Amino acid sequence: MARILITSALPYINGVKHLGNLVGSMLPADLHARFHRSLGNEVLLICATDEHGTPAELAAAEAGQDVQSYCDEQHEIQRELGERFALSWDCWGRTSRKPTHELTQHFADKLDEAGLIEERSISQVYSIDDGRYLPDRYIIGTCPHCGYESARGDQCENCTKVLDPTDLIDPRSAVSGSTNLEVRETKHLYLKQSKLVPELRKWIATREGVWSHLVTSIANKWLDEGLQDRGITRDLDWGIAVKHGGKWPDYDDKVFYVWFDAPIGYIGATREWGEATGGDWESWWREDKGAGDVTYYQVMAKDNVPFHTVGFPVTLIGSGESWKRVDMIKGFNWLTYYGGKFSTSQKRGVFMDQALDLLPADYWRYYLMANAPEGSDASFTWEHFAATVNKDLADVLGNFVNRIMKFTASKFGEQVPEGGAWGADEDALIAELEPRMAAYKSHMEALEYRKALAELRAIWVLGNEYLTRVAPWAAIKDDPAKAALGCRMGLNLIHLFAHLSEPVMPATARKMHESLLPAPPVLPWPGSNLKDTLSRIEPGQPFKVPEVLFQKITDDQIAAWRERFGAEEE
Ligand code: B3M
Ligand code: ZN
Repeated sequence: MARILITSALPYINGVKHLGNLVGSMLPADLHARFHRSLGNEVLLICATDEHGTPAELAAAEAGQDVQSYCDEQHEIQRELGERFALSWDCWGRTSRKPTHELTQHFADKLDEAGLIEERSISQVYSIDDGRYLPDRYIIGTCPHCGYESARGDQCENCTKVLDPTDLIDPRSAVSGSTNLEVRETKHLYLKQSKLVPELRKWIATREGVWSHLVTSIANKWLDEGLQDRGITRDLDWGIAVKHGGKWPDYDDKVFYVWFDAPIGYIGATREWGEATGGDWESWWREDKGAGDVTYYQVMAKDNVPFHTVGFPVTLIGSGESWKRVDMIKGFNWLTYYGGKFSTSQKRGVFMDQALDLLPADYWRYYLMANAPEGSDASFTWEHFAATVNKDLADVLGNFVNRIMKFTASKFGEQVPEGGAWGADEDALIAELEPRMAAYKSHMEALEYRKALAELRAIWVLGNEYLTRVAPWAAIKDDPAKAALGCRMGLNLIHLFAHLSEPVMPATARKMHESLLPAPPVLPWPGSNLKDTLSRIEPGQPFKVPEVLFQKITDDQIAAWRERFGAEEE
């Protein structure tokens, strides 16, 4: 049994996530976790809300709430939505809880002991009208690299370059819009990342061929451009105190930078899991305490990649302790909405709560992963969504299940028919299924979701083609045994499809399974003897025809949704 640790980028606390956030992090991580559980592996799927930094403060201010109660509320809202999307987290933690606070301070101490932290006096933008410093997202301006006009002080959303507030052209305050700004000197702690470049390069080289080209190229670009030492503290009220245990006494008003503590939140949330369940969290994270056999996967959108290929590894390596580092990073491009940005600030696109108002989670889970922005950006449109649902889910899978179950029930009653001898048609079916199932499995293993789901769909199609070939509705008149075998095989295919589809569409898979047999908590991956698997549903056993699995999306619905959400091309 392999031990599989999976983390997805921790969603910011600043409100409900949109489908672009979901498809680039939490959803694929869930598919991967479910897949490994079905293989019988020991899986830990960790997620948490990322609650510090300017995103939290700004969103709380906009909501007119204090930051703590804002975070408390949003954490629960995001939990509920995650559960409704069937995200099977082993822990849904919070970076604002004690474990992440303590671990962050621990890492700062260790890095300091290793001589990697230095105090520097630097220039920071101060807003005279707001009476405060403007770190990170508190300041907006034009990106000096790409000219994007709404770049934020920490990173340009458009070109993904990491920025310093003082880099911005025509800067203004994000709180008040004020341009009455001045530059003041203030002290901050810097992490001397540049010292670890040789070690980083050595480690990244070992990941060549494991990480995708997207991920490796972002990592190397950062190093090639000359890794800058990084300020890891900020002038903010909300966050993890820099001053702790008498250390750094004049840092009363400063907290650690959110990108310093957020990845440590992966470890912190695992410790929350340990505290809640009695599980041994260190055996997942400390190579000297049993994590040597863990395979660790991280899932994220491309703008987060630098922080995971360079930033977080610097913290782990620099500590001098034997922390587990990531094995596989899966990075995603952007999902766009009609070719433009999904945007939380402009409320453009479809958000997780709205999506579930329209249709159950499995419609979205399938569509999003089948069209995941892997090789390049992918565009969401209502037309494409409807076409995919109607074709793949309603016509191919839903219709297969419905047609064979209804037909069998009407001719033989609601029990699996007996008779008929396995022949050439069944052998041919197996010969077609085997390579497709192997391909599906290997794409799932590699987190290649477009390819994986194309195979899954092709597997469903094979079921339809088998039924068309055997045509039990024609055979029933002259050769009832052949019809019985065809129907029985159809029911066995439904059972097989339930197991194979579970990581993608857990609720639908359970419905399919339960129409035939009670479903165990995890539907195991089918064994290698396909003939046995396809004989599992035995003559004489009862079954129940389920309701129609997928409703088709109508033109009226498309029109209404275009109207409600806007559908202007960008
Ligand atoms: N919250 C950024 C994001 O949601 C950030 C990820 C943290 S991962 C440790 O895109
Ligand atoms: Zn089963």
